[in-house]
Amino acid sequence: MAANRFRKSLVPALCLLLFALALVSYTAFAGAGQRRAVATVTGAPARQDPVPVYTYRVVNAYPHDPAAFTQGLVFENGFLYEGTGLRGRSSLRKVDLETGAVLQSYKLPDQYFGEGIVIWEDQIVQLTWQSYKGFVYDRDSFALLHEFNYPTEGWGITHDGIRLIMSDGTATLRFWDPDTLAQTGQVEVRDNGVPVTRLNELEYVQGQVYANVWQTDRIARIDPQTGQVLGWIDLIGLLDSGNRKTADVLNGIAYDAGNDRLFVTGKLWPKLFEIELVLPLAYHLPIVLNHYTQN
Ligand SMILES: [Ca+2]
Repeated sequence: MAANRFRKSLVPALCLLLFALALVSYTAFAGAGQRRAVATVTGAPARQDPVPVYTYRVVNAYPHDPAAFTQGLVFENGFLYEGTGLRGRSSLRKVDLETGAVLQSYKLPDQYFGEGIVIWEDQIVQLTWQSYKGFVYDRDSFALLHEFNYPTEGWGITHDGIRLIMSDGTATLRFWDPDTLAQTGQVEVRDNGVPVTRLNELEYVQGQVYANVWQTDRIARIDPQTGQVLGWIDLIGLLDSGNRKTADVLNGIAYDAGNDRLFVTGKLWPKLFEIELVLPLAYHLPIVLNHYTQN
């Protein structure tokens, strides 16, 4: 009986120990993730109050034109719209999600390097990289309606329902009047006070701006009012190593607001993914622990 009682008393102690070990290991894992974020994006020393780093779950994988150097991606009315880059290969496309088939396309003049696109009402705006020139098309026919100029490089563009929001390769997001295409404001994007440069393709998702950070597997989740980074999405491993050999970097975020679907792809990627974001256990455990200590 004494031995039984001893064994019984060991069970909760062992459970507690395992739980504590799990907590420590996950906390260490999360900390490592945060340090990677800092080193990759800014090279700055470790921060005191890191933001959450989300991982992902693949919901669906679809074909994507491996010759498309993706620079802009939008989902609208059941279709993907894509802007591609490289001089001589830049285009605007309407793409079937399920098959990846290009349903409609417009080729830019060879001297332009196409960048981000945004759909505003019945028009599509497309940026170019270093030509300080943008193009406005009819959304349905892709007919070129007019050109316009802006004073920075052009990288990504999206909208929040009121303003167009664009990136220029720095840590600055610029707000444009969607009708005049003139700048009306700007905000610097910072993660714990450190500027996050190389903001690339953008997508407005439920009040936040998602931004690919060029040459990383990371997407920053940004508060557009303050520029503060609220979280990171780490998409490392999304494209398998075999396909990665012939592909370029992650770039391209589209959100289907009607069905709450998030799509991502990359430059010359043969696949486009629908993903769900996953918050690692490390960020849940303190909440769980707090719940049980309070009750
Ligand atoms: Ca986008």
